[in-house]
Amino acid sequence: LRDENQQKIHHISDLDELNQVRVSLLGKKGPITEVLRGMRDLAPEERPKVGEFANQIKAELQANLQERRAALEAAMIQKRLEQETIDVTLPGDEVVAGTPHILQQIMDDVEEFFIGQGYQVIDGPEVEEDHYNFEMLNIPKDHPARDMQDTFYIDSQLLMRSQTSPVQARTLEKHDFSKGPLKMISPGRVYRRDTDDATHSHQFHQIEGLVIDRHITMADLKGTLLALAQHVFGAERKIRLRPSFFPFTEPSVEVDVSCFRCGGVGCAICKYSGWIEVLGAGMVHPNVLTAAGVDADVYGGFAFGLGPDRFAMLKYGIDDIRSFYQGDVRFLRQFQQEG
Ligand code: FA5
Repeated sequence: LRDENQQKIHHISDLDELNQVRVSLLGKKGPITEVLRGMRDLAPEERPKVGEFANQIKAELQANLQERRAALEAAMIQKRLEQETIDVTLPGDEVVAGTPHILQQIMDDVEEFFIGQGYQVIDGPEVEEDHYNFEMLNIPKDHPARDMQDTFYIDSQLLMRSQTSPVQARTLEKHDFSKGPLKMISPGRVYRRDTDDATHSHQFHQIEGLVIDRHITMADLKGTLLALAQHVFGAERKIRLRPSFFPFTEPSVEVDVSCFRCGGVGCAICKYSGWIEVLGAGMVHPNVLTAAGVDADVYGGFAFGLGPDRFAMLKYGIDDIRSFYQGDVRFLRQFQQEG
């Protein structure tokens, strides 16, 4: 019984089989139990010998089973370790990393420039009140200037903001001038009922700028915008201010950058004038300051609103604004940032 079963135990190949063998050998119906049970039929002097012998075999078989179990478990662990080994010489899978959208890159660049000049970055709501988008900016109801920015209304009081200028009004209302001047920019999305074409989108971006203090002049505005143009478009750039009209600034200007696509000689992008229009700006109208509770006799300053979409088009020579919004990765990958 012992030799035969030791052989058998030695050849067990998995834990299930081992369990079956253990039950059949040592269980209630196994041969050893049977021998021990049959002892009552033996002569009393034989019982201790037979009992001792049966128990010894039982202990040996138990030890053999235990040993086999340990060996099988070790082999299983070994096998799993081998299967899970990483071959560091295999070629790796490419990790597809995203990158900030080209418009985000331009906005980050403009933001960085202004943060470096001590401006705060302020957010405003995209769903805006008529009050801030128009009234506080010197554009009362029925004023013809409302037609300049055809607007998506939600109801008679609420609208999708058509410009980032309402953030000027909101910030002016809250700013405490006893604590110092106000210098802020506000980037964000704006909406207009414009028909989409190569240079217009019904949803685009603006970055508003506002500086209010006691002695701000138009020269400060010009110097700021020249430094910005040179930062974004290159140190060779010049700017040109042309008279314009916005209800919330007086005087108002449109600002052109010298064309860098054709070196000022003339090309389709600058319409052969050597200059490209990039933003609107001006000296903040006293009515805007007064409406926000700021003393217009003491304080004044400049404001501007630029379009990062147009900035990106000019910087990279992109001829259709819709490319920014179609999400075509073949287009977007051209502007992948390193690292
Ligand atoms: C304004 O929206 C004024 N709030 C700007 C301003 C701010 C003036 C502060 C004075 C003081 P305008 O409508 O011109 O102005 O728009 C400003 C810029 O937004 C334009 O120069 C242009 O770059 C961009 N822009 C305007 N309409 C669109 C459009 N449909 N698609 C893409 N960009 C546009």
